[in-house]
Amino acid sequence: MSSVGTTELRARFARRLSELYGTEVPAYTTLVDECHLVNQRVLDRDGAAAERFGSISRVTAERHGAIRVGTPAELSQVARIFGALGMVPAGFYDLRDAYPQPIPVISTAFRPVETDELALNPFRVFTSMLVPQDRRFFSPDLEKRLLNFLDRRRLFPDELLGLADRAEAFGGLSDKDAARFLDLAAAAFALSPEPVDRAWYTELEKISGVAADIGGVTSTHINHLTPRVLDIDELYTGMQARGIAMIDEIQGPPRWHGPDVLLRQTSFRALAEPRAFREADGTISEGRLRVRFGEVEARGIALTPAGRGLYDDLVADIDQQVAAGAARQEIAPEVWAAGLPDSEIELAKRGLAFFTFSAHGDFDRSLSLSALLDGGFLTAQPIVYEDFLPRSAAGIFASNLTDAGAMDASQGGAPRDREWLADVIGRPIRVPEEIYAAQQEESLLRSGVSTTIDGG
Ligand code: OOG
Ligand code: NI
Repeated sequence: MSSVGTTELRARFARRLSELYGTEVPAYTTLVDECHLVNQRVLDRDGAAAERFGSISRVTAERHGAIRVGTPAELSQVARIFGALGMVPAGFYDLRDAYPQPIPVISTAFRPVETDELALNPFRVFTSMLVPQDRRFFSPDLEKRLLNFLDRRRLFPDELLGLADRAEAFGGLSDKDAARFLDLAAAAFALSPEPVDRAWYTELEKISGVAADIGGVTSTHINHLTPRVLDIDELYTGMQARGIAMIDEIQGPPRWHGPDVLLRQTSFRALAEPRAFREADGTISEGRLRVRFGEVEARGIALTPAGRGLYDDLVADIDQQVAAGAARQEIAPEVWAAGLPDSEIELAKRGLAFFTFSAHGDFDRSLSLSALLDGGFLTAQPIVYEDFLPRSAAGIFASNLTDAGAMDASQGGAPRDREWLADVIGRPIRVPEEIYAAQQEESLLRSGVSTTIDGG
């Protein structure tokens, strides 16, 4: 008998992590406070329009976190724990060829996929896995020692995994088991007091700070927890006014007068935290590691593959102009205004973004989508982008590293893709665009409209 269902378990876990992270990283609390202030101001300013991409209660509770693991076996265990919370892997991101700085990981995100589950609690966790087999970063000798180290550690106790399996199989847990599950899960993602082997950590850090953070310690930890804000430009200025130095830019689309698309994110480096180190002679000394940070995000409309293609072209165009000496902040809004329709309805007509459509009154069901929208027979509600952007993700990783590390681009990488990852963790990995397309399709069916949309 389960008295705490999957959705409630997820909501409790998100709150629990938020409390934990607030006590461990005080600047996170400042960030959440500032988000609340900005969100309230936007609500007062924009009224109903402020809730176009989600109710204020959803946005206020919304968080994403990030963790990093070392092996497919560890990632499968993570999948069991998040499976207990109704979160499935969606999206595949290869950050090893990310511009401008490659990171030796591949990633997915665990999240709910059903619309009603997202509305109730959209908690998600960006999850990265090291690729020790990639010769551009790791020699055969280092790969072997890394795999040895990773094989010996246990990130999650059996009791936690057993409870996770029970929760997933039965759609929840009893009160007592739920409490135990949440204690064990939160502890597994907290920063461990276990001493860090100095020589090993330093050896990995020379190659990549991310490799050291993953393979240089015996545990994993949540490295940031990200609240959602309705006006990220205002938030950025607000945080600086509170004396918190943000990274140079907001990642993703620029600020412009048109609809919010995809995802805009920005971050700040957390303070170095005291950690115990084991020295070569076996003594323990106190040192500092800077492994956790703060991030905030604003979400907009999900783009169709055609819209995403256009988005990628605009980004490449901006990069080229910046390389030729233009200032990004000036050029980006111009490129955007010239390249992207500046209204939702135009995005819908051109099949560039995903919407749910609803029908009104009696109309000729064979009319084109444009005619139906213009005639007011169909209204379009944007589908919010629930996923991540690889380039922003790599930027977030990179902005929190002390140096670029060492990479030998002449060596071969190890091929990895979504199918490979799904195979080694033994679970399907959803394709975000297919989830959005199915939602859109279903809304058209419900409206009794026979039109098909380009771009999907
Ligand atoms: C993950 C960074 C990516 C995002 O929001 O794009 C990310 C990490 O640093 O482990 O969280
Ligand atoms: Ni993040």
